[in-house]
Amino acid sequence: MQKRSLGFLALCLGFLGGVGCGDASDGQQETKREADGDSGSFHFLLDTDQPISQGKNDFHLSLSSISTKTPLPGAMVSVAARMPAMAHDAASADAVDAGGGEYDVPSLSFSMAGRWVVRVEATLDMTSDETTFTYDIP
Ligand SMILES: [Cu+2]
Repeated sequence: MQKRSLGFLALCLGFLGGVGCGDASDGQQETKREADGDSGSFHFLLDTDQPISQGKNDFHLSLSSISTKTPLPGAMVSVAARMPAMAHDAASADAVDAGGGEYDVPSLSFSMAGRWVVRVEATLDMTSDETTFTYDIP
């Protein structure tokens, strides 16, 4: 967390009063999202290495079982971004199984600023679950 804060500070300094960094204090730049799936089977934790910005972002998903609390490798995972206000989708990104219940989601593209809803779906054996996370892209 400390590393991310420093990274964001560096990004802010780069703007030098241009766009401004007013969103830092209200948590809008927090990239970590965590939720139990709608079906109550899987726990989803979605995060990024860098502040989320317009354009392509690399996400990482940690998938685990709600009942056993153990990581879930080997699932089929799909991630899709949608902008509800304008009813358009972004290209969905294919998740790559990185082992140990971790999945890389490279280059999920937010094509414009505004509110985006990211839907994460996972299927393992006969079980499917999904959740959505909301991001406000500056
Ligand atoms: Cu739009």
